[in-house]
Order: sequence, then structure tokens, then C-alpha cells
Amino acid sequence: MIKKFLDLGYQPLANSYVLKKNLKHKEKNFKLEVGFNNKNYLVSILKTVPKEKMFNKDYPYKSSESITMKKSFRDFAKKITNRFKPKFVIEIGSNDGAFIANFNKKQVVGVEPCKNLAQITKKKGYTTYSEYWGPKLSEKITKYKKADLIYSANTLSHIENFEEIFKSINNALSDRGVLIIEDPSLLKCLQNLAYDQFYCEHIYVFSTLSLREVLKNFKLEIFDVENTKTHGGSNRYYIKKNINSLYKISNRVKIEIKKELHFGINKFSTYQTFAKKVKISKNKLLKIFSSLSKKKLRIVGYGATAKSCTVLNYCGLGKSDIKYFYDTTSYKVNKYLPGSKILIKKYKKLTRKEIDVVFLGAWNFKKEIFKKEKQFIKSGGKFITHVPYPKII
Ligand code: JHZ
Repeated sequence: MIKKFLDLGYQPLANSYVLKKNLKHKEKNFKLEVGFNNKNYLVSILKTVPKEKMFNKDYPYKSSESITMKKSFRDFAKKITNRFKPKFVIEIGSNDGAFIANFNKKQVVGVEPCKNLAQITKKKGYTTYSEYWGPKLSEKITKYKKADLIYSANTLSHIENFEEIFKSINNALSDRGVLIIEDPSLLKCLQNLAYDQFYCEHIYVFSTLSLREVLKNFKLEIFDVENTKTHGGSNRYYIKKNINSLYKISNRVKIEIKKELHFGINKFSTYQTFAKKVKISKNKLLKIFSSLSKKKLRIVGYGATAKSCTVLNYCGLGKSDIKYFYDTTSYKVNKYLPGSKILIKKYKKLTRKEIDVVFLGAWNFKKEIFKKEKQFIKSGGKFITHVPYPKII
């Protein structure tokens, strides 16, 4: 049974940035509630939005916007090439190609339903299917040759129907093949009080425990797991078919599940505590904004993320709190954040001439951003973050 534990209010679609001419139009909102399933330990949002409304030709998010992400994909591609020596690789959710760019064009196929993104890798000569992953597509791609490596980062947690995902993966993967998936870690999300990991696109936030339960239904099993720093703390799961005896189940899987159980990831009370702390976090963040506004400080945002949408709309922060956001993504520039309708400006190096305090929408890139904005920090510029608790840095 799925039991609700968190109510983040009515929210617009997180990646639907608003054009100036549509500012007066009423946006479609949906109720963002999060629940826990005590049978398979899955944490999911309760009301989902049709995929066509979210993942289409206007999808704004590009993985290559960050140096950190590009490097992380490059290093990882090298690592798995050495470890598994794959001959045929499929990436589900290839975005703008940050991962597949590291492979030979004949060796890799991308799947990317957002046509604007698929176009980028197609133009570079990479075979890219601009369709939703599912049984038909998996059969089409692997009719003559099964994949010995399937990779999917920040995508499978965005697909509601497990039959669609994992049955198709089982069909597309060779018996000795490996599936590697990477998604935000539920344990990290709970520990960091990162409630902004919940929005329309993140249907699930997986734990090792819950993913292991789900995979059982599809004759798949996790044989290794790694914690990564991306997106505020993610897990990279190495998965194989049950019948594949090439890989032994690593002790790391046991250790990770032990860690999760120790935190209480299998208990509803853990999520009730989390929800209480989220409310406290909201109040603290509002207090910080109100004290800064009394001092008449100039506050802007940095990184108009999907996560920011949840925070701003849940906390009721708007134009009077944050003058504008900076973002490097050209598609987002000169549009407005959904719900809060804060303007997004083309990124410019931060200077004290214009700005006193910066709200870190892309808190997951804090290190990269602080490195870039050394001068601003040196000259007394400050940042506000809400993760793991609201504070001024
Ligand atoms: P970032 C998206 O979430 C949506 P978001 C999606 N659902 C998901 O799961 C994750 O990505 C993977 C900008 N930026 O990665 C670029 C700067 O302006 O936290 C991006 O717009 N300057 C698929 O949106 C945003 O911040 C910088 O220096 O929460 C980062 O978005 C850097 C580093 C980033 O994902």
C-alpha cells in the first residue's frame, strides 16, 4: 500500500519555462504529494503527469551545461569501457550526448524522445532514436544484435511503468550484458533534506532496497553499487540478468542496503520525520529571506533548476524575494521560472556592483560555482542554500 507522507502543494511543470508573452496565462498546476510503499519500499510521487507533456521538443535541460557533468560522463565511459569492453552500447535518455560522445559512433545508439536534444547527437553522426523507450523500440534496436551494455542516467526514475522499462531492457540486453543505471539516492535525499528532488519528472527516488525489490519481478539483480557525487548524491547500480553468472554480487550491495536500513528507509516513521523537517526547513528559509529583505540586500538566483521550481513554489518565494536568476542554458534565458515567474537572465560573472546575495538553485554544483565565482566571494558576496539546511554561506 502507498501511504502519503509529504505534501509540497500545487506545482507547475518543473521544466516548463514561461515565455514573456504567456506571463498572464494561467499555468496548469498539479498536486505534488509523495508517498511510501511499504511492500516494495518505493518512494514515488502520487500523481503523475503524461510523459508527452514533459519530455517533448521543448525540453530545456542539457547535461553538457556543466563541466562537472561532462567530466563525470567522460571518466565513467572510460571506466566501463575498460571494465566491460562493450561492443554494442545503448543509452536510454541520451540527452545532448554528454555520455555517448565518448564512444565510437558505430558502437553506440542513443534513445532520446526530446526531439530538440536528439537532433544535437544526430547532427554529430550518432544514431539516435527520438522515441520513448519501450517494447517496440527495444525490439527495433536489437533485432539483429543484443546490447552488451545499457546505460541510463537520470531517466529510468522518470518512467512510470516498470513493465515498459525493465521488460524491454531484459529483451534488449544480451544474457552476459550489463545494465547500469544512475539516479539520485533516496538515502542522500533524506539525509540532506533535499525535498526539491521531488517534482513532476522524478516519479521515483530509488533506494538500493526498493530497486532490488522491483528488479526481482523482471529476473534482474543488482550486482554492484557505487555512491556518486552527482546531483547532490546519486547511486550507480550495476545490474545483470539472474541467469548471468559472470558477476558475483559484490559486498557493496549488502553494505549499501545495511546503511539504508540503519537509516530506517524501510519504515514509514522515517518519512514522517522527514516531512516534519521539510516544514522546518521552509520556515527557516523564509526567515532568511525576510531578514535579508529588511536589510534591502540585492538577491538573485543561480541555476534555474527543476529543483528550484519545487523550492520556490513550496515556500512561496517570488519576484519580490529574488530579482532574477542567472542560467547558462540558452533555452532558459529570457524566459520565466514556472510558478514563481522570476526572470531568467543570461549568465554573467557575479559582481558586487549588482549583487549582494545569491540563492543557489543549482546547489548540487556548489563546488563548480564557488570556483567560478571566487572573486565575488572574495569581495564579500554571499550565497543562500537550503541544503542540507537553510543558511547563508
Ligand atoms: P541541474 C534536471 O534537473 C532535470 P535540474 C532532470 N529531471 C534531472 O533528473 C536532472 O536534471 C538530471 C545551470 N548552471 O543539473 C544549468 C548554470 O547556470 O541541477 C542548468 O540549468 N551555471 C532531467 O534542472 C542548472 O543550472 C553553472 O555554473 O534540477 C543545473 O541543473 C552550472 C554548473 C549550472 O538539474
